[in-house]
Amino acid sequence: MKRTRGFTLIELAIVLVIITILIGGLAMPLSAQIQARRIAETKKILEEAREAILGFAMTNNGSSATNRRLPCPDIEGDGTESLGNLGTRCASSRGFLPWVDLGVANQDAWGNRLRYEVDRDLADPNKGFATAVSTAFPALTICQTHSCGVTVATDLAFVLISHGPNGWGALNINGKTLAPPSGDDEKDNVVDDNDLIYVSRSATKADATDGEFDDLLVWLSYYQLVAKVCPTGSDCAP
Ligand SMILES: [Ca+2]
Ligand SMILES: [Ca+2]
Ligand SMILES: [Ca+2]
Repeated sequence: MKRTRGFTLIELAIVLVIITILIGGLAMPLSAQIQARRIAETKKILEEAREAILGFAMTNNGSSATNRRLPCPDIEGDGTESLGNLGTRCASSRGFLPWVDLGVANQDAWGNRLRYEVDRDLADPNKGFATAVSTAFPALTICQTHSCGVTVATDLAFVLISHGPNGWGALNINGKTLAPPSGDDEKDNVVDDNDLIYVSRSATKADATDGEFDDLLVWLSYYQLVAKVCPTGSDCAP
């Protein structure tokens, strides 16, 4: 009569090694999948914020009933537009998205506020914009690197920034500012350097020329803004 043979220790060890490799193989893509999902979620949050800013512009007027204006940034962290002392001009052209006024998400997928810079005149209740093209074009610019050898977009009305997975330089929802970025390109998206330049490019690790980069940005040019908010037939078209 044939006796059923059990597994040898070597066979068991081989099975264990195979299982370990399989689990390892699954675990890595899983964390990458979570990160990819958060990036996609944040891109959606940024898009929704951009649409909400357009919605704000369509219903808020500037210097006259036929002018429109953009929302001012929030600088206190309460999610409302921060106006200047006279209650008119924006307190600052850079700060955070006024999510309360816009009725949108108050954070990116990593629990950080969205940074927001706007062309001050376009958000100024004493000015604003209409279809007539301004002669003083907004100077806000997106570059591919901090040295700005290649421009990605110019004449911008506003820029929205998520500091991405690393969150460096971000203000989180508890009011804490996270550690500053190490790379020059991410630094350009954090420091209030008055250069009106932001960097948008594909993500890189720390060993890249301009350091680690994972920021996510959306923007709208002045021309796109006017075309969307003041098309022919609207009351801010001539
Ligand atoms: Ca505020
Ligand atoms: Ca970042
Ligand atoms: Ca900058």
